[in-house]
Amino acid sequence: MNQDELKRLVGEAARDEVLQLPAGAVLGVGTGSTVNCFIDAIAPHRDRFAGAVSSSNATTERLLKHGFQVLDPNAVETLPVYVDGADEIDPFGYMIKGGGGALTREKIIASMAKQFICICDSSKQVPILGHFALPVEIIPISQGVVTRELEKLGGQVSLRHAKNTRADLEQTPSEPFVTDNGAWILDVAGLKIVDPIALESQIKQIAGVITVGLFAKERAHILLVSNVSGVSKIL
Ligand code: ABF
Repeated sequence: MNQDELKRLVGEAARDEVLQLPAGAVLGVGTGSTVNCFIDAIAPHRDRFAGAVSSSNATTERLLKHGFQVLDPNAVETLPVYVDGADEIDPFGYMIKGGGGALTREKIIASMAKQFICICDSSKQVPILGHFALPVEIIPISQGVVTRELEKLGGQVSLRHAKNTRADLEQTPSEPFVTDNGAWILDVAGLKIVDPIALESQIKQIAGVITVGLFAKERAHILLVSNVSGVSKIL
């Protein structure tokens, strides 16, 4: 079973989870290729839901293509569930997210939801976060000062370029990658994140930082993880 099949499998498992919600629910929907499998899987059932709140322009486009109502987050107070992927997830449900560049809106929509369902294949499960470079979304003029502060924490910092998204890390960099919010992303390699809650708070306080891709406060409550034997639900 290849990785695409594992993503399809876990997207279908997340579909089965959200179909247990009462009819008329509004879904919080994340970003990335695994979430795309989830969107495709729930598409035939879109009339069961009052709509979706999206975490990125890419997800909005896919939802609209499937005929979903995409609602303004300001028109929704709470969400029963937020479904999203991760770049890494540890045994406590703490995650590194943002490889796809949507970390800010993902964290906002996740904060609105009663339950965060993380969907991934088993390659994302790690004992300790940090092998995947930690994304930090910043105001562009703060690149220098935030880089120096992150280096003090022991990280090797690089500015993400338009081609340096998850899918094309090897390609030659071009212009800085610009997020849906018109901001830049620093990727911080070499961190061994033994206390995600403390580090999330510490990095968030650096002037110029918009969002850090550590999801500790907004951790996953349910993990659906696929491997060659099927999908496990880890509470
Ligand atoms: C998204 O899920 C991002 O935060 C993270 O980078 C991505 C994982 O992407 P994929 O499912 O394509 O591996 O929420």
